[in-house]
Amino acid sequence: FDTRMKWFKDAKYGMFIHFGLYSQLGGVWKGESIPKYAEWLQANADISPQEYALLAHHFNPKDFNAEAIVKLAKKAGMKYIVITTKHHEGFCLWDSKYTSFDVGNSPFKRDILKELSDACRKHGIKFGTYYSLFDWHHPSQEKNSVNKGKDDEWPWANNIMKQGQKTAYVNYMKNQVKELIDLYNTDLIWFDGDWVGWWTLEDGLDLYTYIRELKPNIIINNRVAKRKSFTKDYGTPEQFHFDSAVDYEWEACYTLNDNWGFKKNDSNWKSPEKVYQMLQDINGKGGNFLLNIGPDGDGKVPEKSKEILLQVGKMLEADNKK
Ligand code: JFZ
Repeated sequence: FDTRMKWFKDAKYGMFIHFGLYSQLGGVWKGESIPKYAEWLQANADISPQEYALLAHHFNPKDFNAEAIVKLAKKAGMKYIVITTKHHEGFCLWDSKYTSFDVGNSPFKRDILKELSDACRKHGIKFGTYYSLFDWHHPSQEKNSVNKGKDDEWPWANNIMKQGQKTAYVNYMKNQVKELIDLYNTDLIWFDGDWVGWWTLEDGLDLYTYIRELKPNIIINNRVAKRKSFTKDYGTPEQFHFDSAVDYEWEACYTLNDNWGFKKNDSNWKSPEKVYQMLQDINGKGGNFLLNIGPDGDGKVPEKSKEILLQVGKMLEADNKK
């Protein structure tokens, strides 16, 4: 048994946070409600990287309260937090040396990741960082216009790596991940986007090895590589179809409504009973449950999300007293 994985195995329940430029939009673009995932709005409204980048000038989540979020997670019974430090849009939630498309160049000058990682440590919560492998803003990539797929998302979901640009982009990712380790000592990296055609199993293994050398006890999800053929450190099934326990670590991720990023008109909230039952089910099969909240453009956590999490927390507390 790998002692490196112990805290993760014991954790069982964590908080996912989707937060980025899309949080300001809440699923609405130029007065129009855009269907599907709010954090995919750039793709679904087909917005050019240049136009989308203007949103950075309005990024000012003044109500973002790291201490309150960590306390909420703790009261909810959660043991770790994973926040989107760079989602597909490419905007970085920290002041990165390697891009100007980041919080350091927004009106909001605060170091959100420092605030959150400090609050996590203060309250004994592990701190994790989500990082998208593909990037709609980075000049090395572009949407796949040739590839007209089944829907509008497809050209963006399976974007193109421009000829001769891959090495530079991989170095960009390595530099940024090193920043996340050096500046915030991240405990876990949650990669996403392994499905793009230009990302190979070898690329994933190389990135994995690089990170483990930087920080040997870090935990990395299997979406760092082609997830179906990559078995370290833990699996991330979108829907958990396991009928019984499997012999590797895994984590199911779900969101409280139907979106990861904040969406104004999404009120399809799961009930506390439903969430509690999902947690029992997943944990019973040996998995962790990573449950998402999407703060709004001001950085506020939707009231309904808080309410559900706290209710579930009470149910868990009652169990502990039995
Ligand atoms: C990805 C992201 O595209 C999405 O915005 C969100 O961050 C989520 C947590 O991860 O979405 C996925 C990834 C994989 C599957 C479905 C949605 N899948 O394997 O079915």
